[in-house]
Amino acid sequence: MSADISLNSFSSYNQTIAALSADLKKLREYSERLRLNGNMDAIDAVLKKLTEDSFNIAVIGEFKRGKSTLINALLGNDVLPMDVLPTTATLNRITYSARPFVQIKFKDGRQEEVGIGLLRDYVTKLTRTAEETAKTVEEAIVHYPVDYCKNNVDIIDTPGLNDEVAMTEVAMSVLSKVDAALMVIMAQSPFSESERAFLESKMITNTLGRIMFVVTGVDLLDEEDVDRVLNSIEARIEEHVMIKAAKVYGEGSAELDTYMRKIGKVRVFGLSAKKAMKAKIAGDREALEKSRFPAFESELERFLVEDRSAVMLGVPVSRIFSASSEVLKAVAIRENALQMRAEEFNEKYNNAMEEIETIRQYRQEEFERVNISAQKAYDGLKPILADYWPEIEAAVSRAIDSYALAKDDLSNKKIKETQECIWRAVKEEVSDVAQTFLERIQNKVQVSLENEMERLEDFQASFFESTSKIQDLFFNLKQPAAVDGTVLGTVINMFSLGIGANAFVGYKKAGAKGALVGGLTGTAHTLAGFAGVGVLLAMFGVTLTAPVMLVAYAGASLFSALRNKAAIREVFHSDSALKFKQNLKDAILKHYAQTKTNNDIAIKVWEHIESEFTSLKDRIQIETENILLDMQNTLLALKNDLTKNTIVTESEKEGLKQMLANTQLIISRAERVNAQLAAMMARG
Ligand SMILES: Nc1nc2c(ncn2[C@@H]2O[C@H](COP(=O)(O)OP(=O)(O)OP(=O)(O)O)[C@@H](O)[C@H]2O)c(=O)[nH]1
Ligand SMILES: [Mg+2]
Repeated sequence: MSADISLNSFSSYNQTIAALSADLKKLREYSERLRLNGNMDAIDAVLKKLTEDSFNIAVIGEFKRGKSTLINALLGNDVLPMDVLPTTATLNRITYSARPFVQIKFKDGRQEEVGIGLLRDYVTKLTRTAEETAKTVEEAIVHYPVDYCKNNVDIIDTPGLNDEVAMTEVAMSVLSKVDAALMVIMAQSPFSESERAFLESKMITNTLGRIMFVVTGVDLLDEEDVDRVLNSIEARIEEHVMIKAAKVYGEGSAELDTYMRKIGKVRVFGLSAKKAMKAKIAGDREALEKSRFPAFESELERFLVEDRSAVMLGVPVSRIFSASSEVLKAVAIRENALQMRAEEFNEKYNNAMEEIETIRQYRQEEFERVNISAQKAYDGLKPILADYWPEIEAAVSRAIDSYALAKDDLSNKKIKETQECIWRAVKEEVSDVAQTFLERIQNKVQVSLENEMERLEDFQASFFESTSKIQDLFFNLKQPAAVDGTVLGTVINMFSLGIGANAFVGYKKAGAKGALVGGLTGTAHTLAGFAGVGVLLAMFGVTLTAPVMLVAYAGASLFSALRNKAAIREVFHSDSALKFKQNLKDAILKHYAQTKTNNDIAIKVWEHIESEFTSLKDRIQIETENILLDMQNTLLALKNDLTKNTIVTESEKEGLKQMLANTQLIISRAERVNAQLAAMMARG
């Protein structure tokens, strides 16, 4: 690994990942030799994550906005079907493979492999038969030899949507699974009603940081208009985002300030995908530059790599610190303890076992405090929760009252249609209110969780203090003479001579601080601000419910009850508009009253809080238990060796020395990556 990797391209990112993986494998080997099973498990979990690592970018937007063309331009080839007619009908994932082929996954679980040339017949609406086939397709995976996908980048094409509810659902479900999304808007016709609604009320504030806006088709504008149009689109997007954020965080609130700072500037790029694709195919550099595509492309890469690095590299780095620290501790204990007399060792052994039990006891008490924090987080939300149903009811009334009835809307012929329209308006208003409301709650839960992590830093510190106290029983830096000539002596000498001072710092840091939830402290906190605590914890194996869950639940619970339209049938024959509206309102509200008793939102919120806090506890339990059990095992093995009067052989000594030296190198490499991450985030 080169000393100065700048994390700005896919390849440097991949090199870094490869180097960290190799180091983790080395630490795993040492852990195995030292019988540190917990350490091995923890390393395995991270290695598994690293091999599964890939970038996923989804392209979303209304139909006929040039989504497929944009992807083809990225790929530099016309892989995906594009057309002036509505085209894409399925989710298409583009992934790297030297041999081009398409893997069709059907909804009924069947799979089929077809040639690229037949893609049209499975994923488009271009013919009747194709459309029928596409309906049975769950996802098409397009394997293609394109450079862009070589670095574990998958690009997902989505069907164009003009139905607003459906667009929201796809966008939300796709957004929760991808690393970034490109929302495509056409320069000629920006801001349809559904695009506006998406920005202003549907988009989840939490995921905005991962959306880039692409205004495509700038070639259709007059040259001199391009910048003016782009500026105005950018301003509109910012305005809509601001309106949405203010709704969730509260006008003028400190939270709103923090949010806007975190999101930074909205990323908007104007370009011509069509021209870019053609230029790439023709190999015409000048035309490509003119299409404005290269600027977008490099910004996309930088954005993906930085975002991903913040999350993906922080995990192995902090695992390297903590795993190395365990290795060093085990070596040090082993080396020193084997010099002791059996009685001395046994006395210390007993003390150590007692101390380990005390730590477990303390951890249990800490978990009680976590439970209290969860309860407090919930109690804090009670006053807000009390407003939920009144707000929903107000939304129902507002939607109905403001609905303008035309003259013959109440005629026998039209009344059914009128009801449908009003019902749609109610749904719209109610889902807006519910979403905003639950996002607000979701954010508050997140803040409580972050505060809890901060609070747990004390526990973390005392945990590592206690474990190093145990280690100190067997490892005394103040008596270098006694250990001279041993592996430990070598370490001490290196430290005192200033050789490997860097490694020592790493060791101290890793040893004293360690990292419970993959590094609750320090970096984790900076990272949380950068990547969002949810994403971050998920990467560390803390399974948080995705931010959209609660929001999606609101919709489901609110509308399921009203799928049955029997309730509003009774208002069919009303004579006056006023009476009609009142009847409709009563009927719908009656249904919401029913929903309210069946689906208590407060219970849902409590379950949500409880599962988030539980997953935090679970993580800490696993991490601390790994360390404690490893320590017990190390000491037990030593006890046996001492009883059997085993002595350290020269070759074992040599092996341990080698292990120490390599571990120190590993630590200093991890430190360099860590420093880069920190620098990158300071810029971010
Ligand atoms: N002039 C111009 N036309 C474009 C550009 N991008 C896309 N188009 C055209 O817009 C039409 C629709 O493009 P597609 O890429 O199929 O759009 P889509 O969003 O994937 O459409 P659906 O899959 O049906 O939702 C095609 O005729 C494209 O040639 C562009 O940058 N400039
Ligand atoms: Mg398409």
